[in-house]
Parts: sequence; structure tokens; C-alpha cells
Amino acid sequence: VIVVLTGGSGGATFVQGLAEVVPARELTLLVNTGDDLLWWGLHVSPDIDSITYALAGLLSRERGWGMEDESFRCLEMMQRYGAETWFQLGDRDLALHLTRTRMLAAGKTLSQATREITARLGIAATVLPATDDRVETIVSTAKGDLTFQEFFVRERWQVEVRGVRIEGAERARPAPGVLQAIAAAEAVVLAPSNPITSIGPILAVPGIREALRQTPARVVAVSPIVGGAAVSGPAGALMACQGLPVSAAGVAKAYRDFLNVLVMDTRDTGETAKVDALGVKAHCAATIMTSAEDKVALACAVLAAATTPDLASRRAAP
Ligand code: FO1
Repeated sequence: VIVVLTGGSGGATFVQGLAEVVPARELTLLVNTGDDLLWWGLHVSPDIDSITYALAGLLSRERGWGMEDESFRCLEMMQRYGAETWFQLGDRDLALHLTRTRMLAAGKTLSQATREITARLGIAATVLPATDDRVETIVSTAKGDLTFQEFFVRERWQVEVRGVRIEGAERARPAPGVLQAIAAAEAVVLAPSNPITSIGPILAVPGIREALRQTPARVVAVSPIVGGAAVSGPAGALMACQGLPVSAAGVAKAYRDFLNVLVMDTRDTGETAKVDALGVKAHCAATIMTSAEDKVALACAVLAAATTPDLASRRAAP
């Protein structure tokens, strides 16, 4: 089984490629829940939503979140009733949030709800929230403390970032199956997701980082930073505010205590020595995913990096 830590649109795009080359039953996705929010009384788990839709072939190609073939009629009426509408729930998408919220209200955990929902959609891969406990990413900004969606969607991340904290993380427990999946994995892959707000909340759950350090599986990450900037989204500013260089080497630094191989873009070849110096093997590949072919090619490059013997890094050496 290949275990993938993922969040955000970069993660969902990457998982689409991986699902083309790895049988779904052999994929376990550990998904960020720091972006979750209660909206119109509904429990929305954006990163679980995106992975679910990606695996079911329902993810909107145009937006990269929400569903294909979507309409926003409910949203129009919510606006008339005076509700906030900067966070948009589509009509078809609503069914997922209604179903999840109903299951949680009936006493199910987020992982149970996710298992039932993914099964209903015919998804054979295992989708696990990193934790069933509430963790919330809070971004400290020039406008005060914002939840992740306030920062990302409402403010379009155009506000100065001062810090990030993951509220509730210290009390959170890994969801059932998370630590076991990491320990028994053939390979662990960190998707090209934002290291601070997509992967960070997963690593902040006590026990998960330690499991990554301990697993006999090779741990491979894909850099979401190319040419000194994030491929999309606010990863650059968020890494900088945590004191990390905004570069492939900065990604290696964030993960160096458990990372064996960093798959980084061919245009960052000049940085491989810096990555190697951190004890992480650098492996260059085309990491920008524009077409379906790009996604599959990157998935193949990552699988190669996870299995090629000469990429065994210092950490994995006998
Ligand atoms: N992203 C937006 O930019 N605008 C939205 O209105 C929006 C709504 C939304 C609803 C459900 C959902 O699952 C995702 C949604 N997203 C929206 C995407 C979301 O902000 C991002 O996928 C992640 O939180 C980034 O990691």
C-alpha cells in the first residue's frame, strides 16, 4: 500500500495522477482537516471533499475544488436570506456536506462518515482524515487571527501573514488506522501540498511525525515550490513566516527529520546539492501538472523515486 499525506488543490491534482497508475485498493490517503469549517450549519471538510471528488472523477476541472457540472442556485437564495456567501457551496456539492453533517450528528466519527461516503461513490481507495478530533488552522495576519478559509478564500491570501498555529493539535489523536498505515506502508508520499497549512496540520497530530520517523518505508515528498515560488497558493508567504527558505531546500528542511527523497522540479537542478546536504536525496522530475499526461508522468517519477535502490538516503541506509 502506498500512503499519501495530502491536502489542498495540489494534493488532489497529484492524487488524480497516482490513481491512474496505482490500483485504488493499494492507496491510502491521509488527509488534512485543519481547513474544516462549519458553514450554513454544515460540516465542510474541503480537503476530504477534494480528494473524494478527485478519486470519484467528479472534481471540477475548472475550479480545482467542488464538483463538475455544478450550479449555485441554493447559494443565490442564501444570499437573499442574508447569509454570508463568500465561501461557495454548489447545489450538487451540498449533498456531500448534508450527508456528512447528518452522519456526525448521529454520532459517527469523521473517519466513519468518510468511509461510508467514499464507499457510496464507489471509491476503492482508503481515505482517512488525519484525526477525528477538531484541529483548526489559524493564520495570524495584519487583520488579526483568521481561520484558514477566511484567510484563503475571503481575503484571497492578500494579507500579511505573521504566523500559523494549529489549534487543538496537541489534544488530537490520529484517526483509527493512520499510524498502522504509515508503519505498514510500502512507501509514504507527501503530495505537493502546502507544507505549513496542508501537511503541517497532519504532522501536528501527536504520533504521526514520530510514525514517519519510525516507518521502514521510504518517505518521498514532492516539492510544491518551483523556481523559488509556490506553484499555486500562499505556500511561499506561509513558509517564509515560519522561517523556512522558499525553495525546494526549504521543503526538504521542513521534512528532514523523516524524509528520504525529495522529488523537485528539473528547473531547480541547481539546488540539489543543498537538498542532499540536509540528508535528503534530491530527485529531479517535471512536477508542474497541467495535463492528464503530466499528472501520470509525475506519479510514475514519484513511484520510481520510492523504489530506485540508489536513492536510498542516509536515513534508510542499513
Ligand atoms: N475555494 C475558493 O476559492 N472559493 C470557494 O468559495 C470555495 C468553496 C469550497 C467549498 C467546498 C470545498 O470542499 C472547497 C471549497 N473551496 C473554495 C476550496 C478550499 O478553500 C480549498 O480546497 C482548500 O481549503 C485549500 O486547501
